[in-house]
Amino acid sequence: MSILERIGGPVDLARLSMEERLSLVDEIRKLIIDTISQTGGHLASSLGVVELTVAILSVFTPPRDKVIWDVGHQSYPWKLLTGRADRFDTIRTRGGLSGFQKRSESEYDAFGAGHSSTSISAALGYALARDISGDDYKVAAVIGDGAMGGGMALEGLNHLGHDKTSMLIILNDNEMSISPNVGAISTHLTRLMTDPRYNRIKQEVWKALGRIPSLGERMRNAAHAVSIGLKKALVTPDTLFDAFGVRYIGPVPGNDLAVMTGVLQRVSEIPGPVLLHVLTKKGKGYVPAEKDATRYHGVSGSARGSRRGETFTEAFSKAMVSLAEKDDGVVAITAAMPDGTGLVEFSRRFPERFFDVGIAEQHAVTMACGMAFGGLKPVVAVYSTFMQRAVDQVIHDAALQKAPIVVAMDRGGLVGEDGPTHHGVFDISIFLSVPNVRFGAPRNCSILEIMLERALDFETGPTLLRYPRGEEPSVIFPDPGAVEPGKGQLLREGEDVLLVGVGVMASHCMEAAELLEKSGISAAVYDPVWLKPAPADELKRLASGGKPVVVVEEGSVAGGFGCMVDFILDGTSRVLRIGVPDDFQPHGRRADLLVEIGLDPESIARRVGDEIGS
Ligand SMILES: Cc1ncc(C[n+]2csc(CCOP(=O)(O)OP(=O)(O)O)c2C)c(N)n1
Repeated sequence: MSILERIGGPVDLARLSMEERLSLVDEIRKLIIDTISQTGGHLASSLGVVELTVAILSVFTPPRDKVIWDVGHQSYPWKLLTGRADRFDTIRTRGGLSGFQKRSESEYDAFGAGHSSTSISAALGYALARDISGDDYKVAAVIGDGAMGGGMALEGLNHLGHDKTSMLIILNDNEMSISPNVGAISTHLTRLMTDPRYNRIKQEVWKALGRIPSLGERMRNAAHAVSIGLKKALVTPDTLFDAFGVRYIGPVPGNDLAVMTGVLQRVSEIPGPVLLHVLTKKGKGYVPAEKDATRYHGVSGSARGSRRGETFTEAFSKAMVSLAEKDDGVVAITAAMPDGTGLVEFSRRFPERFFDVGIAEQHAVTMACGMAFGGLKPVVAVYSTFMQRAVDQVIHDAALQKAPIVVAMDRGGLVGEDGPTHHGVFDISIFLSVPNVRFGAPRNCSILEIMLERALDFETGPTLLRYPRGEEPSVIFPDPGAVEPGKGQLLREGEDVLLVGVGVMASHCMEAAELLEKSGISAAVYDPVWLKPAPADELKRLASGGKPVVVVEEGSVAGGFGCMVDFILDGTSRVLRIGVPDDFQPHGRRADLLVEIGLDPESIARRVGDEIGS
């Protein structure tokens, strides 16, 4: 029986010797590598925090104590040690474990996440609730160096330093976001890591602590030794965190289990707000991931099917380079996602016109507005789900002032295995309600390229383009022609019903129309291309005579394009809205999820047949 198999929950850890814990660390790493290479998932981040997780669970007592993992993508070891090892092979599959922290999954997951930089605020909330209710549990937030640069983390820090309640921030510094971390905070952390004055703590603690072969008496001695080291270490020059009113301690070698456990034990007893700076190696224990942590941040897994066509991200990537070649006003902005959004090639070719702002979507959009008013043509490339962070920036900074920026929203629609935190299903509903916004949904790669070029020429107002994860549909479409706002494209003639397919759903509508034809229903298929301004005149003409209209969108049915069409047709035709139900969708394969909610061609045809054909 492996050591991991003997761990039903954190209490079982207490019985283990340090040697056994070290073996446990190896077992956890092996299991994560073996499993994630099959299922896909966030590999490198989780591998980096195995010792840190064991140390936390040796010192804190959850679920009474609250430990909050920022983003949660690095919490696979946490899942393994908090009673979920037997289900670990189900991770990110439909009905299986989530790839993030999730309150409904386990009482040990104190706060769910998937978007970054929320942990300090959530932890402070717990700490204040504890204080007000007279309780005395411990609270810790574990946050990465990338997430630390996010606006919310700094807002939380600002309040914590003012409030001064007891809470620990464990800053897990691996010098990486998904790509190498950027920004002044990152530079500050590097200085703390290399400055001999701070480094002294490492030396002192190391010397005092030595190697601890087992727990018990020797651990207590070690804790005392650490305390001596810490006392000296506390007399350190000011750090950014001290300036915020949060006591800085570090840096600590986070992949050394004995040191990490000893330091954590001591630090967890210090009253007031404390930040422990922990250095870890992203991808630790798996050489390819250690060498290329960006590539192994998230992996697809061998279970994934083979590729067919070009992805929307690739098309965007190519188009950005060719547009920047033609126009030196074109600049690209990413919020810590150059790889995922397809901007790596742009950043190589035009480094002076490329801006990675860190995990700061709000700043990215508002900065783009300033750039646009300054005469540049900014393109913010961002995932739809993370664009939720910057809604007010689109409304207040871009739309109200008619700033000519372009926002390229990748991963619009269901993303699959990352689940509800990452599905990009709210963008249509959110942004269609904002005046002055242009909103386009290309159905394939060639239209994306044309729309992007067109978007850069608009002189006023923000243009948002939204496209899905993965490859373009295999359906062959007629030449798109011009893609002017207010004009769509009739893709197929038909007498009985008008199917309006938003973005890639145009291809599902084409397939559904084929199926309907077999049952004697003649369906026209129309792609609006631009959802805002909506092609109102064309829609009215195509639906004239009271022809029933079915709007199909991979976005929330509540307030989506279907509602817009209903509003435009104003009761002259029956409008059936097929979209993502007004509920959070689970994780699983995108294709399976689409079938579950009735957005595959067969389900669309069946529903149209049932409701319109009869
Ligand atoms: C608001 C938001 N934007 C972007 C992301 C995508 N994302 C997931 S993890 C990550 C990097 C986080 O870096 P860090 O906090 O240092 O953690 P590490 O993975 O290095 O452990 C990013 C950018 C996100 N989760 N949330």
